[in-house]
Amino acid sequence: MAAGRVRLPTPRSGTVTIVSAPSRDAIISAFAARHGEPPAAIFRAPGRVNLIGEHTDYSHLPVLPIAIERGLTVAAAPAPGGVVEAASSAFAGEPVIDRANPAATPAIPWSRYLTGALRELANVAPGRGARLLIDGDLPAGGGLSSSSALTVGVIAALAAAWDVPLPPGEIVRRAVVSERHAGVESGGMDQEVIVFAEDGAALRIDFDPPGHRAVPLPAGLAFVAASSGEDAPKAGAARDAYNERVVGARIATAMLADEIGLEVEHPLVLRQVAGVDVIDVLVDGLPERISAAEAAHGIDLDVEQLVRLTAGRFDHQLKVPVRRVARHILGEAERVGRAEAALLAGDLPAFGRLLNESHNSLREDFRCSTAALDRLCAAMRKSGASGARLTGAGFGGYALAAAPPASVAAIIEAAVAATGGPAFEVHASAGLERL
Ligand code: NG1
Repeated sequence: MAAGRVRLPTPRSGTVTIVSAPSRDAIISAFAARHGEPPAAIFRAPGRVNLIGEHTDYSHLPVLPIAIERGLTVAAAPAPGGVVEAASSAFAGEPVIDRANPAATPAIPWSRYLTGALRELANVAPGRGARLLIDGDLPAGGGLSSSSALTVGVIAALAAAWDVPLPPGEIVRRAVVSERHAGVESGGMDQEVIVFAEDGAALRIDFDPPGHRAVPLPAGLAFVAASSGEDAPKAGAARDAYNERVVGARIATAMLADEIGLEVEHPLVLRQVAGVDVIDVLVDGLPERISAAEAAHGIDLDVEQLVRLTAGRFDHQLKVPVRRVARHILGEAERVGRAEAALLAGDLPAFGRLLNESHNSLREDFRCSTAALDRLCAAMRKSGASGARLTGAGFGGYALAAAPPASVAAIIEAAVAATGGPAFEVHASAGLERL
């Protein structure tokens, strides 16, 4: 398995193969059989599908995801000593992490997420240990947010097991930073929707000022999630490609602000220049690629503002994409507003067109699609989807189709024929729950 993603069993053929969600009783018995006592806390953290607003969150521009019925269940009990032991019926390896010095085990890729979570829980019941058991029905491989479901579920369950339950906003805040320790300088979309989603609604999330609101979904709109058959693990190439674009967006912000004569504050996010008049024209004047070192030198800026990452620093000298990244992000942010309005008006064709435009922009400008994702989206559109796009970070992983319910079976069949699947219907579901 490629590093960085929680590997859960994934049906690779057939049509709608929904693995049933692990019940509370099942995880209690599994925990008791393993540890001789029941867990003190059990949380269910859902996966998510982003409807639109891709690669906008780290520019503090809006997103519109849903939580889905598939997710991870995390059971925890306190234990003596300062060690956290984790096991899962669904993925390999049993990490044992010392809270005083949390270090990941390279041979157990998902231990990176536990380590990140424990670093962010350092001030919660320090010195106490725990046992964790994790189960679930959420396919990994990129796009459905298995890593964020894991970090959110672990943080919520450990804090509760240690009798220091955290408020929802605090779980989100700590989970966002936990995941950045694992290497990707991501925004906060996944953790926010995993915690705050509501049944039957999408969640419009804003980052500046921070806030979210439920957007009820109209009747007659169904969603299919379909795998491209390519994993997009957040390690190695996909992590580097993601971080390159984060740095590209920061460079674009700094150069645009310099051009306009606008004072920008740390962190450098495109949100700060998004509303400026004729921004599109200014974006067209940005360099195609430039290194952080060159850009910082040209505008007399401390290069650290461009390259600092939670997990370290980014190569100052590497040329990163700037113009196309900015064009995608600013255009995508506008599509989020239009998609929300289309949902509220029940205008499925307009919503579908926006999904298609989003995919085209991700393919042409942001360049995070793949041939398999393009083929998959085309197949789903041809078989009745009103719109289809890659969902999540891209570079492989999953795509989403929006469609009238009567077309769902044909879309699933076409998706499986295009890539081998899996493909399944997903429903907008509630966020984090204590079971
Ligand atoms: P995925 O790769 O689907 O988990 C990532 C980021 C999001 C967001 C999207 C792109 C993580 C945990 N999440 O999602 O914050 O930036 O890419 O829109 O890396």
